[in-house]
Amino acid sequence: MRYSLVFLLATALAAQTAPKLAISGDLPAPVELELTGLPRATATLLDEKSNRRVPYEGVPLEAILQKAGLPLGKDLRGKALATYLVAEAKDGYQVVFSLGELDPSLSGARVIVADRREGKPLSDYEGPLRLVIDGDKRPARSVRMLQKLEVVRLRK
Ligand SMILES: Nc1nc2c(c(=O)[nH]1)N[C@H]1C(S)=C(S)[C@@H](COP(=O)(O)O)O[C@H]1N2
Ligand SMILES: [Mo]
Repeated sequence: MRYSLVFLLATALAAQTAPKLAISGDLPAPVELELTGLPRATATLLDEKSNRRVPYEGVPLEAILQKAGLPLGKDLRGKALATYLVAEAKDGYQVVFSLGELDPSLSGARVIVADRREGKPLSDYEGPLRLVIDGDKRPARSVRMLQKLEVVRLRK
């Protein structure tokens, strides 16, 4: 009895510290990724209340897309460029990005899936995961409570 309680608590804690991102749609197979073990990067986001750029830390989105089997770098050409992603949040908020604009080898974009803000885990209001587009002049595309990326490839 006591052991199962400890197990439940440990599972709950692990679930809390390792948030998952679902990626589905036009890719080899739908995946649910944990960010642990992936490369890390930083990006800043404008806080409109203080008019200050706040540092976030997380995993470069291209590392996640690569792990999910999407074509990037030299493989991202031709019909594959007619691919877009819908970033979806827990509250239903959605933002669309083309795959081309997310590939640093094309656009130089630095987009991260952040799990930390100024060194601390994200609050429930914005986390556990938030999309941060480094250099965006307004935070409107920075999807809070990011849960899912839906991939749509228009030309097969
Ligand atoms: N999930 C979710 N993310 C969202 C929004 C939202 O309504 N839901 N609003 C966007 C808009 S329009 C802005 S300006 C910023 C505001 O971020 P902040 O509340 O952390 O300042 O979040 C963006 N991300
Ligand atoms: Mo906004």
